[in-house]
Amino acid sequence: MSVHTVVTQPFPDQKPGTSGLRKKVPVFQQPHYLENFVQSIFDSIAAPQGATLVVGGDGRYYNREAIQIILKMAAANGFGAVLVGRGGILSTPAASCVIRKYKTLGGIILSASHNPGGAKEDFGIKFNSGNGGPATETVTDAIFSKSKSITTYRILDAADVSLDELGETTLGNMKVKVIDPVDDYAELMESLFDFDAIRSLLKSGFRIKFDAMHAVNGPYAKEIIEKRLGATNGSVMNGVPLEDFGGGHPDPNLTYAHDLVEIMYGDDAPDFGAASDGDGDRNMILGKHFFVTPSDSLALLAANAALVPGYRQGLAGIARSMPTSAAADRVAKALNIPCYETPTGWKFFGNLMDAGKVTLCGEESFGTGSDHVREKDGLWAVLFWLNILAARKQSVESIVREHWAKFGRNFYSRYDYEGLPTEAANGVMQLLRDSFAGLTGKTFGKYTIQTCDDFSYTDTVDGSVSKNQGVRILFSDGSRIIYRLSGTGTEGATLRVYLEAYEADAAQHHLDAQEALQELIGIALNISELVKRTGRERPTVIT
Ligand code: VG1
Ligand code: CO
Repeated sequence: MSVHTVVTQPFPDQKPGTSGLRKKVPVFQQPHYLENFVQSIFDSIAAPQGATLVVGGDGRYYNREAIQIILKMAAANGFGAVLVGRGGILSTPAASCVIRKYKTLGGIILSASHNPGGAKEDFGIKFNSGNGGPATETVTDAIFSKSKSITTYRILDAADVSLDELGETTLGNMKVKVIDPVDDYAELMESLFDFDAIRSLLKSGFRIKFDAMHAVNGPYAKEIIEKRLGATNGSVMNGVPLEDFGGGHPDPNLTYAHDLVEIMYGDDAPDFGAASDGDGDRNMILGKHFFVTPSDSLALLAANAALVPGYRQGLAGIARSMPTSAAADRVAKALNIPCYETPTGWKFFGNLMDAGKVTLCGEESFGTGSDHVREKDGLWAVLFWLNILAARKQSVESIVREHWAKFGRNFYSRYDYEGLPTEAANGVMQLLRDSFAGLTGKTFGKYTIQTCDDFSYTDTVDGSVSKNQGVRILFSDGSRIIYRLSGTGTEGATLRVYLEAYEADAAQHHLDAQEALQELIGIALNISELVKRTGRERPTVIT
């Protein structure tokens, strides 16, 4: 076995977005493409000789091949050991858990999250630091800049390592430790939640359905929900992970998790339904014939945290991404704790959690989590809900309605326009930025624009500044319209429009969100000239 130094040339497009580098599989399969990015990571993090790395992914197409390349490159770059999940599997939150538990240097996570998988679909790679969270912008900028000047990478010339049995092997001078992907994570969940209470709830006839969407959380959910908590067999559906997620879009929302939605809105609906995404970090929560918006879910978890053993001692603070509704802000106010507003993407929460400033965080995009790891965590959110349901012995719907009655309701919706020509999407954003002065003070029906800006965030922990994080149109009654370009799409540009209207009056809380937001949607389309500029009458997805 010998180390090869391979001569290569930079690819110009390896800029890691909010969740690492995401491209189509054939792009990653080009000679040297993955290798260049991995070497750029290794060169940027300057790992001490003999350091330990965690590697795992969501099992999508190209996961196994990519892991073999990473292992051989890690061995050639002086790592002492790599912990890898059996079969190359680790959900994103489980990878975060393992990185932290074994105090490793960090980890490489392979996933394109909720994007489809398969030979022609999406793949992704990102580096997480020793705190278990996505690398900060300083590190991802360094990786990008290395990738632009790379001339060689190092790889061990060796046979593939078997990843299907637990135990230790060697690759050159490096140890490869194949670990159970579920064990450490399941143990962490047991330390946070009242498993006895949830067990009795499930024994009492409370029925649940968890849709793993043929993605990574299947084995996690089966072990924790069916085996350890005793839910009836079949409570976990689509529980076998597949390389192409069964041809579906492993995105837990009302559009893509349609199997589950049909069951939860059907005649014999269970009491609780949930789904998670490709890499297990997102979650959708449903009651019988009832959908909980992710923004409301975050607020609810915060308001009920005292019922959960792991959070009984109180919350240090809450953080939400800027486009997420302000429902959590109201709870923070009532609890007399701070609420932080950060740019989209989990990496911004990490600094706040490391500094002990926040305990819970969440995003409108079906992401919720806490300081138990440094990623959002789909199954954790499900267990948090089950713990609350076990303690309160009420239906999901009645818990949410009581919450609205107490705090008011933040009507919320997101419109996604996927696969737009980049110029059209940029044109909409530019038009809005150019219109700030003219829009300020303008009245449309019952709505008056108070201010407009392009969200900029100063990290209170390290002082770093992130600019151009989304255009905000803020109305005098607290309603908001936000426009943002996605950083995770792999085809053309995706424009997201986020709509929020606050309603204190309980007599209006029964309204459907689309109904309540109708006027605001009209304003959003009007001031952005979206239909004219993109040629799209309708969004691709509404959540
Ligand atoms: C989307 C979501 C964002 C989330 C990101 C990663 O990003 O809007 O809230 O953090 O995906 O989620 P964007 O830039 O496309 O809007 V996942 O489940 O990839 O880890
Ligand atoms: Co994800």
